[in-house]
Amino acid sequence: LVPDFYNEVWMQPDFTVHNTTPAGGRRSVLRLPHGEVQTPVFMPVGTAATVKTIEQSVIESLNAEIILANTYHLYLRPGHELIRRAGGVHRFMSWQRPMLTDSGGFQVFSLSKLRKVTPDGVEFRSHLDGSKHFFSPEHSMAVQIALGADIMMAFDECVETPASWERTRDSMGLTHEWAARSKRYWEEHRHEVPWGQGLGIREQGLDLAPGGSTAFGRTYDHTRFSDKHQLLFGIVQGGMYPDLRRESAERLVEMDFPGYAIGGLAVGEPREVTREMIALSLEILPKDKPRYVMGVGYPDEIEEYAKLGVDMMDCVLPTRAGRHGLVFIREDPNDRASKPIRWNIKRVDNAEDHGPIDAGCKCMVCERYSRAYLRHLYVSDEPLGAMLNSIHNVAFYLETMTRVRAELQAQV
Ligand code: PRF
Ligand code: ZN
Repeated sequence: LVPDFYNEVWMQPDFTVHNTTPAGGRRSVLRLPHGEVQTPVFMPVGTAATVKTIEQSVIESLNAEIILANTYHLYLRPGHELIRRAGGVHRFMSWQRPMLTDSGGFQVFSLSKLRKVTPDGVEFRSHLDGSKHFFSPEHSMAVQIALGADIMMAFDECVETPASWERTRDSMGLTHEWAARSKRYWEEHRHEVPWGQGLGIREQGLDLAPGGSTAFGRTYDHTRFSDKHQLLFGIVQGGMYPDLRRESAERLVEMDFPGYAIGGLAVGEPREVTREMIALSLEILPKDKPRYVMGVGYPDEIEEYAKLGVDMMDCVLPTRAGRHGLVFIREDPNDRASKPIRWNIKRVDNAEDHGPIDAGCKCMVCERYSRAYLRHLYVSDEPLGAMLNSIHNVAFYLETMTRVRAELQAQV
């Protein structure tokens, strides 16, 4: 069915490392079906196919190159079959740059009720309406293929912390079996991705030849990725135990994934432990493939991990903090590498501060709006406040990574 040479190619990430520092930090480019990603990269989180409060064209203008969405949420609402019929999550939400979907493993464990884990998968009740559902590695992959993100994640179990060595070992063993099953399902079903197959546009006679189409005045060029494919990343677990972490990294490398994530971290452990677990996992994971730490962290943490050799990170913090009136600023606004601080916009001393959130920030919010106005919006419970705070925070994270990439590029 598929030529042999293609079978060899589809497993490999299109990933080029341009510079490596003595500490192991790398400056690389990851080419994905929907575009190129300069790494190390921060991925804003768009759980329900929206980076909360920020509209897609604004995310683009902030130069975000890849965003994340969640399988668990989109499966429950609006449903992956609906998104498949739309032509995949890119077309559904009108986002044409790269995307990554998390497998649902972590969200089932952190959000749903009454979970029952068996070797086959997890039975759980929806956090929305209490309805009963079952996720297996195969089902997670089927949903992720229907969503059609550029990168999919293996279905894993993220063990609670603290957990005993024995409990962590058993959970990790399950994650490894699930990783193998995720990979097998992907190998057998990878052609089912819905790219370029959406309803609506073609039926309206809006197709442009050849392979492109216009949706509400925007051009979608399907030929750009018609010969490309989704990638699947394996996830290292092993809790806070160095021996288990190493074993997990080794097992996943043997399974040979196009990229690797380090999961199970930033779940309440001290920061030194997070760093140690990342560092020893990185020693084992291949240097010629992308490496992603899931769900971290504060701006100084993402900078630190990028300099250790982590290529990708995601975190809800910039958007979640923004909705709660917390904005990131630099201790010295003129020194963009100085300490990041979380600033509370509702502070009374902002009431008549007519300057920007962060005088050194070049984002559209800091160029235009004052602390006094943003405090007023927050205190008045105006939705625009949450939106502007979130935009600044995402811009702050992306600016941090732009600076880190420049440092990694320059250092020899
Ligand atoms: N597994 C998955 N997603 C995740 C995690 C994990 O361990 C984490 C842990 N910080 C965040 N998101 N699948
Ligand atoms: Zn700003």
